[in-house]
Amino acid sequence: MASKVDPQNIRKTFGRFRVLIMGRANAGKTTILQKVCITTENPEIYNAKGHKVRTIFHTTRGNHDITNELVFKSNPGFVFHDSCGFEAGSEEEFNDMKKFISERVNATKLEERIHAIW
Ligand SMILES: Nc1nc2c(ncn2[C@@H]2O[C@H](COP(=O)(O)OP(=O)(O)OP(=O)(O)O)[C@@H](O)[C@H]2O)c(=O)[nH]1
Ligand SMILES: [Mg+2]
Repeated sequence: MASKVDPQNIRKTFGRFRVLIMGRANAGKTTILQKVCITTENPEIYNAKGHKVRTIFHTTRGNHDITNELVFKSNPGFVFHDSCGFEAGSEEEFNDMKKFISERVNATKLEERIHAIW
């Protein structure tokens, strides 16, 4: 980005703030996102085309398509992406992650771009 964005105006500039969270399975990723959003609800999940996928439950594993968007109803200003559990040792998942990051850090559409990786 060429010019600095005033933090006060960041929402107007970006619309939604997009965060990729990465960590081992069961590390507490979902929990920490709930804390950030000050909620106990489960996020709604949308696929890359914007279609609602399904609601995950706290104990449900496997929602690890990195392109899925996780949004808490009470906090629509954040969009989260959840990485896979890399300890599964899947080279495919690791490559999906690298592909996703390289596409999204350079996305020309600002609203598709990843703003932070955690
Ligand atoms: N003691 C303790 N338990 C935690 C903490 N954060 C999360 N947990 C618990 O750890 C378990 C896993 O938390 P999740 O938030 O579902 O972890 P996750 O990384 O989203 O897991 P996956 O989506 O399955 O990869 C849950 O039973 C949480 O209640 C923490 O800071 N301390
Ligand atoms: Mg989770």
